Amino acid sequence: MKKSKRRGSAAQGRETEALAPVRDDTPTIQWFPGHMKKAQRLVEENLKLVDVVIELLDARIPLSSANPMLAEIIQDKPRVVALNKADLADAERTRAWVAYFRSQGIAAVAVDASRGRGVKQLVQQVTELARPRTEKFVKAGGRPRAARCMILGIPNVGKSSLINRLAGAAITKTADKPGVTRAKQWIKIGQGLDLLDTPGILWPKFEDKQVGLKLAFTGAVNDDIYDLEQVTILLLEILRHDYAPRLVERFKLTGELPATGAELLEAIGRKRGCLVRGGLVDTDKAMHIVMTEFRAGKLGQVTLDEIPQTGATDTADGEG
Ligand SMILES: Nc1nc2c(ncn2[C@@H]2O[C@H](COP(=O)(O)OP(=O)(O)OP(=O)(O)O)[C@@H](O)[C@H]2O)c(=O)[nH]1
Ligand SMILES: [Mg+2]
Repeated sequence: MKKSKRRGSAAQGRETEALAPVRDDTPTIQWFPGHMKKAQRLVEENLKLVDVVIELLDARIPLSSANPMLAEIIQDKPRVVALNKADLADAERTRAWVAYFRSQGIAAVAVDASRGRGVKQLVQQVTELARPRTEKFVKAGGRPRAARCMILGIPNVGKSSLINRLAGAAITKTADKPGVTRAKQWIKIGQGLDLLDTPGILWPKFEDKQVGLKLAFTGAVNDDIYDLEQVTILLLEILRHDYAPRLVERFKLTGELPATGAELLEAIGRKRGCLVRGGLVDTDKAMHIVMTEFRAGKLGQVTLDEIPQTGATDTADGEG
Protein backbone atom coordinates (compact mmCIF):
# COMPACT_ATOMS: atom_id res chain seq x y z
CA MET A 1 0.00 0.00 0.00
CA LYS A 2 1.24 3.40 -1.00
CA LYS A 3 2.22 5.61 1.93
CA SER A 4 1.05 9.18 1.90
CA LYS A 5 1.48 12.27 3.97
CA ARG A 6 -1.75 13.57 5.36
CA ARG A 7 -1.83 16.22 8.01
CA GLY A 8 -4.44 17.07 10.57
CA SER A 9 -7.31 15.31 8.81
CA ALA A 10 -8.45 13.78 12.07
CA ALA A 11 -10.60 16.82 12.68
CA GLN A 12 -12.43 15.86 9.48
CA GLY A 13 -13.22 12.45 10.94
CA ARG A 14 -10.66 10.62 8.84
CA GLU A 15 -9.20 7.74 10.77
CA THR A 16 -6.50 6.07 8.82
CA GLU A 17 -3.44 7.01 6.84
CA ALA A 18 -3.73 4.84 3.76
CA LEU A 19 -6.69 4.62 1.40
CA ALA A 20 -8.95 1.59 1.58
CA PRO A 21 -7.54 -1.47 -0.18
CA VAL A 22 -8.83 -2.20 -3.65
CA ARG A 23 -11.21 -5.15 -3.80
CA ASP A 24 -10.88 -7.86 -6.41
CA ASP A 25 -14.60 -7.85 -7.16
CA THR A 26 -14.72 -4.17 -8.11
CA PRO A 27 -17.16 -3.98 -11.02
CA THR A 28 -16.17 -2.65 -14.41
CA ILE A 29 -18.23 0.45 -15.05
CA GLN A 30 -18.33 2.08 -18.45
CA TRP A 31 -20.52 4.84 -19.84
CA PHE A 32 -19.82 6.45 -23.19
CA PRO A 33 -23.15 6.77 -24.99
CA GLY A 34 -23.45 8.15 -28.51
CA HIS A 35 -24.39 11.63 -27.38
CA MET A 36 -21.04 11.95 -25.63
CA LYS A 37 -19.09 11.08 -28.72
CA LYS A 38 -21.13 13.69 -30.55
CA ALA A 39 -20.46 16.18 -27.78
CA GLN A 40 -16.76 15.57 -28.07
CA ARG A 41 -16.85 16.36 -31.77
CA LEU A 42 -18.82 19.51 -31.00
CA VAL A 43 -16.17 20.58 -28.52
CA GLU A 44 -13.38 19.94 -31.01
CA GLU A 45 -15.19 21.94 -33.69
CA ASN A 46 -15.77 24.91 -31.41
CA LEU A 47 -12.37 24.96 -29.83
CA LYS A 48 -10.94 27.38 -32.35
CA LEU A 49 -13.48 29.98 -31.22
CA VAL A 50 -12.29 30.10 -27.63
CA ASP A 51 -9.29 31.65 -25.89
CA VAL A 52 -9.30 29.54 -22.75
CA VAL A 53 -10.70 26.24 -21.53
CA ILE A 54 -11.99 25.76 -17.99
CA GLU A 55 -11.54 22.12 -17.04
CA LEU A 56 -14.10 21.56 -14.34
CA LEU A 57 -13.11 18.75 -12.00
CA ASP A 58 -14.94 17.29 -9.03
CA ALA A 59 -12.98 18.36 -5.92
CA ARG A 60 -13.88 15.04 -4.27
CA ILE A 61 -12.13 13.11 -7.05
CA PRO A 62 -9.71 15.50 -8.81
CA LEU A 63 -7.91 12.63 -10.49
CA SER A 64 -10.78 10.32 -11.39
CA SER A 65 -12.86 13.18 -12.79
CA ALA A 66 -10.09 14.30 -15.16
CA ASN A 67 -10.73 13.15 -18.71
CA PRO A 68 -7.46 11.57 -19.93
CA MET A 69 -8.42 12.58 -23.48
CA LEU A 70 -8.54 16.25 -22.59
CA ALA A 71 -5.01 17.11 -23.71
CA GLU A 72 -5.74 15.53 -27.07
CA ILE A 73 -9.07 17.36 -27.33
CA ILE A 74 -7.89 20.85 -26.38
CA GLN A 75 -4.39 20.63 -27.86
CA ASP A 76 -2.34 23.65 -26.75
CA LYS A 77 -5.29 25.84 -25.70
CA PRO A 78 -4.62 27.60 -22.37
CA ARG A 79 -6.57 25.94 -19.58
CA VAL A 80 -7.46 26.54 -15.98
CA VAL A 81 -8.51 23.75 -13.67
CA ALA A 82 -11.49 24.50 -11.43
CA LEU A 83 -12.11 22.09 -8.57
CA ASN A 84 -15.86 22.34 -8.20
CA LYS A 85 -18.09 21.08 -5.38
CA ALA A 86 -15.33 22.13 -3.01
CA ASP A 87 -18.04 22.43 -0.37
CA LEU A 88 -18.37 18.62 -0.51
CA ALA A 89 -14.64 17.88 -0.43
CA ASP A 90 -12.14 17.72 2.41
CA ALA A 91 -10.98 21.37 2.54
CA GLU A 92 -7.43 20.58 3.51
CA ARG A 93 -7.05 18.07 0.72
CA THR A 94 -8.55 20.51 -1.78
CA ARG A 95 -5.89 23.04 -0.83
CA ALA A 96 -3.28 20.35 -1.40
CA TRP A 97 -4.79 19.50 -4.80
CA VAL A 98 -4.78 23.15 -5.87
CA ALA A 99 -1.14 23.36 -4.83
CA TYR A 100 -0.41 20.16 -6.72
CA PHE A 101 -1.86 21.47 -9.99
CA ARG A 102 0.02 24.74 -9.60
CA SER A 103 3.22 22.81 -8.96
CA GLN A 104 2.60 21.18 -12.35
CA GLY A 105 2.34 24.62 -13.96
CA ILE A 106 -1.45 24.42 -14.30
CA ALA A 107 -3.61 27.32 -13.12
CA ALA A 108 -6.05 25.97 -10.53
CA VAL A 109 -8.83 27.34 -8.36
CA ALA A 110 -11.24 25.70 -5.90
CA VAL A 111 -14.86 26.69 -6.49
CA ASP A 112 -18.31 26.05 -5.17
CA ALA A 113 -20.63 26.83 -8.03
CA SER A 114 -23.66 26.44 -5.79
CA ARG A 115 -22.68 29.28 -3.52
CA GLY A 116 -20.25 31.17 -5.69
CA ARG A 117 -17.13 30.66 -3.66
CA GLY A 118 -13.93 30.97 -5.72
CA VAL A 119 -15.83 32.10 -8.80
CA LYS A 120 -14.33 35.60 -8.85
CA GLN A 121 -10.84 34.17 -8.67
CA LEU A 122 -11.68 31.84 -11.52
CA VAL A 123 -12.86 34.72 -13.72
CA GLN A 124 -9.62 36.57 -12.97
CA GLN A 125 -7.58 33.54 -14.00
CA VAL A 126 -9.55 33.09 -17.20
CA THR A 127 -9.28 36.75 -18.18
CA GLU A 128 -5.57 36.72 -17.48
CA LEU A 129 -4.97 33.59 -19.53
CA ALA A 130 -7.06 34.98 -22.38
CA ARG A 131 -5.32 38.36 -22.47
CA PRO A 132 -2.49 37.50 -24.89
CA ARG A 133 -5.10 36.37 -27.42
CA THR A 134 -7.58 39.20 -26.93
CA GLU A 135 -4.72 41.72 -27.13
CA LYS A 136 -3.34 40.13 -30.26
CA PHE A 137 -6.79 40.46 -31.77
CA VAL A 138 -6.87 44.22 -31.04
CA LYS A 139 -3.32 44.69 -32.32
CA ALA A 140 -4.38 43.05 -35.55
CA GLY A 141 -7.02 45.76 -35.93
CA GLY A 142 -10.03 44.10 -34.32
CA ARG A 143 -12.37 45.85 -31.88
CA PRO A 144 -11.77 44.95 -28.23
CA ARG A 145 -13.73 41.80 -27.53
CA ALA A 146 -14.67 39.68 -24.53
CA ALA A 147 -12.55 36.72 -23.52
CA ARG A 148 -14.11 33.53 -24.86
CA CYS A 149 -14.08 30.49 -22.70
CA MET A 150 -15.33 26.93 -22.94
CA ILE A 151 -16.27 24.90 -19.88
CA LEU A 152 -15.42 21.23 -20.13
CA GLY A 153 -16.00 18.45 -17.66
CA ILE A 154 -17.60 15.13 -16.88
CA PRO A 155 -21.39 14.85 -16.55
CA ASN A 156 -22.96 16.35 -13.43
CA VAL A 157 -19.78 18.12 -12.31
CA GLY A 158 -21.54 21.51 -12.26
CA LYS A 159 -20.73 23.12 -15.63
CA SER A 160 -24.17 24.62 -16.10
CA SER A 161 -24.34 25.62 -12.42
CA LEU A 162 -21.06 27.48 -12.77
CA ILE A 163 -22.33 29.33 -15.81
CA ASN A 164 -25.54 30.27 -14.02
CA ARG A 165 -23.50 31.46 -11.07
CA LEU A 166 -21.28 33.55 -13.35
CA ALA A 167 -24.27 34.97 -15.14
CA GLY A 168 -26.08 35.63 -11.89
CA ALA A 169 -29.19 33.95 -13.26
CA ALA A 170 -30.55 30.53 -14.14
CA ILE A 171 -29.79 30.73 -17.84
CA THR A 172 -28.97 27.12 -18.48
CA LYS A 173 -30.70 24.04 -17.13
CA THR A 174 -29.11 22.14 -14.26
CA ALA A 175 -30.17 18.99 -12.43
CA ASP A 176 -28.71 16.43 -10.09
CA LYS A 177 -28.28 13.75 -12.73
CA PRO A 178 -25.68 13.25 -15.42
CA GLY A 179 -26.38 14.17 -19.04
CA VAL A 180 -28.60 17.23 -18.63
CA THR A 181 -26.90 19.56 -21.11
CA ARG A 182 -27.16 18.08 -24.62
CA ALA A 183 -26.05 20.95 -26.85
CA LYS A 184 -23.60 23.81 -26.73
CA GLN A 185 -24.77 27.18 -25.56
CA TRP A 186 -22.99 30.56 -25.59
CA ILE A 187 -23.62 32.82 -22.60
CA LYS A 188 -22.46 36.40 -22.18
CA ILE A 189 -21.14 37.26 -18.74
CA GLY A 190 -21.24 41.04 -18.63
CA GLN A 191 -18.75 42.83 -20.87
CA GLY A 192 -15.63 40.82 -20.26
CA LEU A 193 -16.45 37.18 -20.78
CA ASP A 194 -18.35 34.91 -23.18
CA LEU A 195 -18.82 31.35 -22.02
CA LEU A 196 -19.66 28.17 -23.85
CA ASP A 197 -21.57 25.54 -21.90
CA THR A 198 -20.99 22.00 -23.17
CA PRO A 199 -22.46 18.56 -22.46
CA GLY A 200 -20.59 16.38 -19.96
CA ILE A 201 -18.05 14.09 -21.57
CA LEU A 202 -16.54 10.85 -20.28
CA TRP A 203 -14.17 8.61 -22.18
CA PRO A 204 -14.60 5.18 -23.78
CA LYS A 205 -12.76 3.09 -21.18
CA PHE A 206 -11.87 3.69 -17.54
CA GLU A 207 -8.50 1.95 -17.43
CA ASP A 208 -8.62 1.81 -13.64
CA LYS A 209 -11.79 0.20 -12.24
CA GLN A 210 -11.53 2.49 -9.23
CA VAL A 211 -12.06 5.47 -11.51
CA GLY A 212 -15.36 4.10 -12.79
CA LEU A 213 -16.38 3.33 -9.25
CA LYS A 214 -15.62 6.81 -7.95
CA LEU A 215 -17.44 8.36 -10.88
CA ALA A 216 -20.44 6.23 -9.90
CA PHE A 217 -20.18 7.27 -6.23
CA THR A 218 -20.22 10.94 -7.12
CA GLY A 219 -23.03 10.71 -9.68
CA ALA A 220 -21.16 11.27 -12.95
CA VAL A 221 -22.38 7.99 -14.40
CA ASN A 222 -25.99 7.11 -15.10
CA ASP A 223 -27.20 5.07 -12.10
CA ASP A 224 -29.10 2.70 -14.39
CA ILE A 225 -26.02 1.18 -15.94
CA TYR A 226 -24.48 -0.47 -12.88
CA ASP A 227 -25.45 -2.53 -9.85
CA LEU A 228 -26.27 0.16 -7.31
CA GLU A 229 -26.22 -2.25 -4.39
CA GLN A 230 -22.75 -3.50 -5.21
CA VAL A 231 -21.47 0.04 -5.67
CA THR A 232 -23.08 1.21 -2.43
CA ILE A 233 -21.45 -1.65 -0.54
CA LEU A 234 -18.05 -0.70 -1.97
CA LEU A 235 -18.61 2.94 -1.03
CA LEU A 236 -19.44 1.86 2.51
CA GLU A 237 -16.23 -0.17 2.68
CA ILE A 238 -14.17 2.81 1.63
CA LEU A 239 -15.97 5.08 4.08
CA ARG A 240 -15.55 2.47 6.80
CA HIS A 241 -11.84 2.44 6.15
CA ASP A 242 -11.27 6.17 5.73
CA TYR A 243 -14.12 7.91 7.50
CA ALA A 244 -15.56 5.45 10.04
CA PRO A 245 -16.52 8.09 12.66
CA ARG A 246 -18.73 9.81 10.08
CA LEU A 247 -20.68 6.62 9.47
CA VAL A 248 -21.12 6.08 13.19
CA GLU A 249 -22.28 9.63 13.71
CA ARG A 250 -24.57 9.95 10.71
CA PHE A 251 -26.31 6.62 11.07
CA LYS A 252 -26.16 6.48 14.87
CA LEU A 253 -24.44 3.10 14.76
CA THR A 254 -23.77 1.55 18.14
CA GLY A 255 -21.48 -1.23 19.29
CA GLU A 256 -18.75 -2.63 17.10
CA LEU A 257 -18.75 -1.34 13.54
CA PRO A 258 -19.90 -4.08 11.10
CA ALA A 259 -16.92 -5.62 9.33
CA THR A 260 -18.17 -5.51 5.72
CA GLY A 261 -19.99 -3.08 3.49
CA ALA A 262 -22.93 -5.46 3.15
CA GLU A 263 -23.30 -5.71 6.91
CA LEU A 264 -22.97 -1.96 7.20
CA LEU A 265 -25.73 -1.48 4.67
CA GLU A 266 -27.93 -3.80 6.67
CA ALA A 267 -27.17 -2.01 9.96
CA ILE A 268 -27.92 1.36 8.35
CA GLY A 269 -31.19 0.03 6.95
CA ARG A 270 -32.19 -1.18 10.38
CA LYS A 271 -31.33 2.13 12.02
CA ARG A 272 -33.36 3.98 9.44
CA GLY A 273 -36.33 1.64 9.73
CA CYS A 274 -36.07 0.30 6.18
CA LEU A 275 -37.73 -2.98 7.00
CA VAL A 276 -39.87 -5.38 5.06
CA ARG A 277 -42.11 -8.14 6.33
CA GLY A 278 -40.41 -10.57 8.67
CA GLY A 279 -38.11 -7.87 10.00
CA LEU A 280 -35.74 -8.13 7.03
CA VAL A 281 -33.92 -5.03 5.82
CA ASP A 282 -35.08 -3.41 2.60
CA THR A 283 -31.62 -3.05 1.07
CA ASP A 284 -33.03 -1.19 -1.91
CA LYS A 285 -34.24 1.59 0.31
CA ALA A 286 -31.09 1.53 2.45
CA MET A 287 -28.75 1.87 -0.54
CA HIS A 288 -30.68 4.82 -1.87
CA ILE A 289 -30.40 6.52 1.51
CA VAL A 290 -26.63 5.95 1.63
CA MET A 291 -26.05 7.17 -1.93
CA THR A 292 -28.29 10.21 -1.68
CA GLU A 293 -26.84 11.31 1.64
CA PHE A 294 -23.27 10.72 0.56
CA ARG A 295 -23.75 12.72 -2.63
CA ALA A 296 -25.44 15.55 -0.75
CA GLY A 297 -22.50 15.79 1.66
CA LYS A 298 -24.53 14.59 4.64
CA LEU A 299 -21.63 12.35 5.63
CA GLY A 300 -19.34 15.36 5.75
CA GLN A 301 -16.65 16.55 3.37
CA VAL A 302 -14.95 13.65 1.67
CA THR A 303 -12.07 13.42 -0.82
CA LEU A 304 -11.50 10.04 -2.40
CA ASP A 305 -8.44 10.63 -4.61
CA GLU A 306 -4.84 10.72 -3.52
CA ILE A 307 -2.36 13.19 -4.94
CA PRO A 308 0.21 11.44 -7.17
CA GLN A 309 3.54 11.17 -5.39
CA THR A 310 5.75 13.43 -7.47
CA GLY A 311 7.36 15.38 -4.66
CA ALA A 312 4.71 18.11 -4.80
CA THR A 313 4.18 20.10 -1.62
CA ASP A 314 0.88 20.73 0.06
CA THR A 315 1.73 24.06 1.57
CA ALA A 316 0.93 26.52 -1.21
CA ASP A 317 -1.86 28.99 -0.70
CA GLY A 318 -4.76 27.42 -2.53
CA GLU A 319 -8.20 28.95 -2.32
CA GLY A 320 -9.86 26.85 0.27
N1 LIG B 1 -22.81 20.89 -3.44
C1 LIG B 1 -22.59 21.36 -4.66
N2 LIG B 1 -23.43 21.01 -5.66
C2 LIG B 1 -23.19 21.52 -6.88
C3 LIG B 1 -22.13 22.41 -7.14
N3 LIG B 1 -22.16 22.73 -8.46
C4 LIG B 1 -23.21 22.07 -8.98
N4 LIG B 1 -23.84 21.34 -8.04
C5 LIG B 1 -25.01 20.46 -8.23
O1 LIG B 1 -24.61 19.40 -9.09
C6 LIG B 1 -25.71 19.01 -9.94
C7 LIG B 1 -25.26 19.04 -11.40
O2 LIG B 1 -25.08 20.36 -11.82
P1 LIG B 1 -25.13 20.80 -13.35
O3 LIG B 1 -24.70 22.23 -13.38
O4 LIG B 1 -26.40 20.42 -13.97
O5 LIG B 1 -23.96 19.88 -13.94
P2 LIG B 1 -23.46 19.79 -15.46
O6 LIG B 1 -21.98 19.60 -15.36
O7 LIG B 1 -23.95 20.92 -16.25
O8 LIG B 1 -24.12 18.40 -15.87
P3 LIG B 1 -24.46 17.85 -17.37
O9 LIG B 1 -25.12 18.93 -18.14
O10 LIG B 1 -25.36 16.70 -17.07
O11 LIG B 1 -23.15 17.40 -17.94
C8 LIG B 1 -26.85 19.97 -9.61
O12 LIG B 1 -27.70 19.32 -8.69
C9 LIG B 1 -26.15 21.15 -8.97
O13 LIG B 1 -26.98 21.82 -8.07
C10 LIG B 1 -21.25 22.76 -6.06
O14 LIG B 1 -20.28 23.50 -6.18
N5 LIG B 1 -21.55 22.21 -4.85
MG1 LIG C 1 -25.09 20.94 -17.93
